[in-house]
Amino acid sequence: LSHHNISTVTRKKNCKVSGSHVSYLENEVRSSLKLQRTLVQTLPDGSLQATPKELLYEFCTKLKPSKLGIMQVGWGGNNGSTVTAGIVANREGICWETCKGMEEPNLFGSLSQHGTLRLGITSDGTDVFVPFKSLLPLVEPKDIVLGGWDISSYNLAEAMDRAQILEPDLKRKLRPLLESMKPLPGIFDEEFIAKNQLPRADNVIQTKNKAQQVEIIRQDIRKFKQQHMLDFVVVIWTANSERYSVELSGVNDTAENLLNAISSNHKEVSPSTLYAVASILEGCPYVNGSPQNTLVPGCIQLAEENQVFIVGDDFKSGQTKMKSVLVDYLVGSGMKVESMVTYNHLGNNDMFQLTDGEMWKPKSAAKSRVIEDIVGSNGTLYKEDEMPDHVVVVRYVSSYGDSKSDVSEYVTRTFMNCPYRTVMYNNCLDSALCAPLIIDLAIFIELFHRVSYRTSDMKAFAPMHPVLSALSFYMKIPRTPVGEPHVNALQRQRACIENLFRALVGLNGEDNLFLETKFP
Ligand code: NAI
Ligand code: DG6
Repeated sequence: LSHHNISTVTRKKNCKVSGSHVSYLENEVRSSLKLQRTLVQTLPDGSLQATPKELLYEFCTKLKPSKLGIMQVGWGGNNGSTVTAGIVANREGICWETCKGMEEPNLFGSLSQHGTLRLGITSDGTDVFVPFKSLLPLVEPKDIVLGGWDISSYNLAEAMDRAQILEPDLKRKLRPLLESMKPLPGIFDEEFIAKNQLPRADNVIQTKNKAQQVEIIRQDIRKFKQQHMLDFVVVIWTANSERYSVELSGVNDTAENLLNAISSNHKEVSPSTLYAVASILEGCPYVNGSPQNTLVPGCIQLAEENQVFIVGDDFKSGQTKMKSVLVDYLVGSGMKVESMVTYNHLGNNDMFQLTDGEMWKPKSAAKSRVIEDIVGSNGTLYKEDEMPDHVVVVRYVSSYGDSKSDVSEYVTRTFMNCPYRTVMYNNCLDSALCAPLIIDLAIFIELFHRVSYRTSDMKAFAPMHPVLSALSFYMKIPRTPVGEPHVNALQRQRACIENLFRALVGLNGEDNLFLETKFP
């Protein structure tokens, strides 16, 4: 494929920015940048006034990646075992035979490994794109140490078999490498998981005392760190969706109340919140990959007080991702989406448990909210509080296993109210969509942990806000610090990561203007 001076993708390992506002020291890169934000005020006559404000930011990014460990809660599940198989197959260069021939391992679907961003332009007008990891050093996936917990005792080789995802020849080659990986016993509370999961719960922490459970998880994290001589551990919830815990004042509304509620074994403290609290107290970032309200206000406050990153909620992997692209295109082009009727069906264990009891509510809410910011951004099409008819249907079909089919119909009004109907069908293995997100989350969190900043008002450098909204790209209901709006539109979310990378090496945000040729 020839790019005819339109773009070149270079895989050069390192690339450095030059200029007086960037300096590469032995261990860190320092940059300073004037960032502009536009403050909007409503004037007494009702008109809007927009005032650009400039703020000087200085960034300092440590260059040496940490020795990184990922501990997955639900390590023996479909996602957990697929992440593990993928990392080990890539690390060992394991190829496998299929009916079509030999396949090689890769990490497609991962922004940190296969995403590129536009660096700039050459003097002859060629756009130059580089991988994210050539701007700033990132942990290599082959160097990540994996561990975690599961309420099921299957080792990772057995778990990979149970998931029915990978090809037989690949599984055969991976088996000896995965057999010795055994999940630690998990926190099990029948109150929060569907009854149909009981038969698999044969690897559970024996005490029902929540304070002791937290202590055991904290010890597990410490041992894992010591055993593998890790500098940094990210804990990622990829266990089954729980029911919502009830948010009660005096129980989970503040950090202090939450810790007291754990000590008094309060029934509304969920297992996932216990893992999150343990991680935070150990200084380990916590990602909530499911839709439940693990990150109750008290847990967020605890993360803020301890300056530990949290990311939530619910991985955005398939149909939801597509919605946050398609609706953005339609509404962004001035068309009015009237209805979205979306179905998906699959037959994996998580879907099985979603069919049982209360578990479906959080997932349904997460899958339904994903276009609010896009619709809300266009008051010429939608009245305040008006939303498209949005129906989300999900069904369990056992024979589909992890293969997820997703069918959606969008009805949009375009010019002179003419209907514009879009019907879409996608099929992919659920875990193949999700595994690269889990790897990226850990790798980017490790990078952001190395970043500090200072504005002109600040004396000392400080870390980023603990509620790590920069990774909203990966989540269905992104958590943001107070005062920051939620962004669901996928390209805006990606631009946030891209422009943050650019800022850290002193490059302005990408504006796609090409002013130099438009106004020569
Ligand atoms: P899975 O059912 O195959 O695996 C979950 C694992 O968690 C199971 O092995 C189970 O034994 C374990 N588990 C349950 N409760 C636990 C606890 N309290 N402590 C330790 N282990 C526990 O599910 P799968 O497909 O791997 O999905 C994992 C999670 O990721 C689900 O909550 C799902 O909703 C979420 N998710 C998945 C997406 C995808 O595309 N695969 C996208 C968005 C979210
Ligand atoms: C039920 O939909 C099963 C889940 O694991 C989903 O596959 C997951 O939440 C992904 O959802 P989506 O909407 O991004 O495809």
